[in-house]
Amino acid sequence: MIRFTTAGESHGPRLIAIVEGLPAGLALATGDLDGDLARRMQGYGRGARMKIEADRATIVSGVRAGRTLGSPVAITIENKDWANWEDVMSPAEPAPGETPRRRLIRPRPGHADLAGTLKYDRTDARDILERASARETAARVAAGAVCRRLLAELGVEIGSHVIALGGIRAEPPDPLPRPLNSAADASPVRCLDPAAEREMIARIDAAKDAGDTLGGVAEVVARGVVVGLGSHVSWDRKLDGRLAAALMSIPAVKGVGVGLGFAAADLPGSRAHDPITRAPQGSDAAKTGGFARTSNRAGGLEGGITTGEPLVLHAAKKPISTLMTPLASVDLDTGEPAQAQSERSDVTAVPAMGVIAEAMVALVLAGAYLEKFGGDSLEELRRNHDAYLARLAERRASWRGR
Ligand code: EPS
Repeated sequence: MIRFTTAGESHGPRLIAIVEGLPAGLALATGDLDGDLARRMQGYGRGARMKIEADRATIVSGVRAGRTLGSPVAITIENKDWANWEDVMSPAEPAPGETPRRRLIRPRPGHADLAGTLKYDRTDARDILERASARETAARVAAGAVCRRLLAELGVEIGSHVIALGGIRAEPPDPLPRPLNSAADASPVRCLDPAAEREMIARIDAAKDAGDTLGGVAEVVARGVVVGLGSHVSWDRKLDGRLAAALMSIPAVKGVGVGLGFAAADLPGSRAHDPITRAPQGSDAAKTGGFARTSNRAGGLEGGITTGEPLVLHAAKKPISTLMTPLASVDLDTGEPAQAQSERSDVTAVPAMGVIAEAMVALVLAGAYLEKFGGDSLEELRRNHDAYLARLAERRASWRGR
């Protein structure tokens, strides 16, 4: 099992991620994490904050001489902006008579500001927004990158691309390029359809001019996943449910789809499922048990269990709730009608959301692998994994008329 948690406020000194349950013996270096951290910072439509930050991971525990120890891996990421917020975010009691700076008292519709302020009985919504900020996702990406390293040892590759932004739908190439991320990262909006990319950029520019924000949809694809992760036997072991919860927990994500997702509801069964065939002779079908599908509408999951086909997941993000042309709100101090407060923010962060979604998928998948195969060391995990593949091959070899 993998457990992970994060800590840190958006303008506090640093973010922290702790990943627990990794096997010993996995090669891990900060360089494995920094690439994903840099990818998360990219994307046309991000605001001034991303010019201040330069996210880098520091591994502070769980790794010695380049290999994991099996103990919790703790990672920190500096907030460079802390230097500008030290007094506002200091944990120390303010001096008598000192008035708090940068209070947020006109809550933004769509943000956690109002509900969080009431729930935690605060008088300054900054006490809420600092943690609700999507800055926290940098820590998730670092944790996810650790799991991605583990999954790479088992031949799993996770990528993502943007399939919709601001109402513009992309028509991505079929098949998708491989490796997916090399192609997607070359686009300023991580979109594989050049015509849609141009329109998305124009729409971001228009939204910026109007003081507005945009949402969109990212598709995550995980290749090389073995058949048999997750289980049909109990609701909380179904891997589609666990992946959906992980993706839904990303700030501003309002919808998750697996394979055809919502579209499956409109189709007859004959066009919603994936006919089963035998994989062609000589093909590498080790991870599907020798079977193949003529389509992958299920997105690599049936009955809450992986099929060995690529996992295909969609995450839909609502527009960012900080508007430079604000919506109506109410002043927390006076109760008078007011315009919501405008904070520095992004016009869109959909390209980054795809990278965060990859991290969440990596965390869930790494947990699912360890659940099925166990292993306190990487070698033990690999042995258990390879023994399962050998059993799948044995079943295939027993087919008549092969
Ligand atoms: C965010 C607001 C902005 C974003 C931030 C998320 O931060 P700031 O208020 O400092 O301008 O840039 O995202 C990040 C800092 C990040 O690293 O992704 C929000 O309110 O959610």
